[in-house]
Amino acid sequence: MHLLFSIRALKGAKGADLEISAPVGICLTADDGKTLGELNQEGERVLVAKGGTGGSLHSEFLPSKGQARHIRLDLRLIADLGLVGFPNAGKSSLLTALSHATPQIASYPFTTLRPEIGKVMYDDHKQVSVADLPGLIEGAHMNRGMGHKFLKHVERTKQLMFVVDVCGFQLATNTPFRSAFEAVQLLTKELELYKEELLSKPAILVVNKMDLPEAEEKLGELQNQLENQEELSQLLPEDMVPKSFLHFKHTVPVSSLTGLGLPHLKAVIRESLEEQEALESERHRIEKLQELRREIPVVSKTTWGQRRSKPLNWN
Ligand SMILES: Nc1nc2c(ncn2[C@@H]2O[C@H](COP(=O)(O)OP(=O)(O)O)[C@@H](O)[C@H]2O)c(=O)[nH]1
Ligand SMILES: [Mg+2]
Repeated sequence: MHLLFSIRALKGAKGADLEISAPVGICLTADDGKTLGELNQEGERVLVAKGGTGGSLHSEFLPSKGQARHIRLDLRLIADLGLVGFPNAGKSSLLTALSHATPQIASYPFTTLRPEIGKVMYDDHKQVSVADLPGLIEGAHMNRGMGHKFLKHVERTKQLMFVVDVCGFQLATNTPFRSAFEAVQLLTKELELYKEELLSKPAILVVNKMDLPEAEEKLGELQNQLENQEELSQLLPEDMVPKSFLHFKHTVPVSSLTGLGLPHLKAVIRESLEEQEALESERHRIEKLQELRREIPVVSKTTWGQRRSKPLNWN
């Protein structure tokens, strides 16, 4: 009796958990590169390091040390749509025109250094979040320009919204001119080289600057090229051509400057997201049904037959 009492006295109180708050959208990686978990919703928790076991009768009252590890926290934005485009395509202008965000706009590349999220509001109070990300440049997958810093945010968006200048663009005097069609292929290639799965996200193509002279003609040309992209891309340098082509669910011409096409774009965004939601909930429903079927034991016909062949006892 006395011994038991002293053991109880030796057992100290349990140590408190050390909990560190982190913003939603954090991805946790251990120093060996293993993903420990993600915090995607308010209130979610991830166990990063286990505490040691205290001293007990089994361990001869020698406590073991808890886990110690270096971890990396990566913040990835969660938005419904992520804007993907080269600098100067008009991404920030588009976000300003669509939402109440106030990103920096200027006619020189790399005005957007930090991602910015804008909310697109609908008359029935539905909101859609759009992330304006620093412009991609060729070679971003190799960490050129804003590189990975930018691309990691696209991982978390539900859909992609490509923005191209209908008249094409030239990043600098010493870099080649790229047509809108080439821009689409180059953007696709950059995403593919970074993470191929990104291209499985639904994508909308916004053709901006439709107020410029000859825009209509150029838009027609681009639409034609996109319809025949497999054949036409053979004429492009090999390093510009992605392995698989993106087939945009919608191609919407707009002018962020004059507002042309923006109400239609807003409607398209909503339609596209709702379609995806419906598809996902249907997929979820089917998965649940299959799970249930697996759980319910299947009674084979013979078993039924054998049971039925026995005389029923009504007493
Ligand atoms: N003519 C015209 N210029 C535009 C339009 N949208 C953006 N711009 C101009 O293009 C330049 C780059 O715009 P910005 O929104 O900063 O592009 P970002 O680098 O893609 O974010 C700015 O000078 C804008 O005023 C448009 O629809 N028409
Ligand atoms: Mg910008």
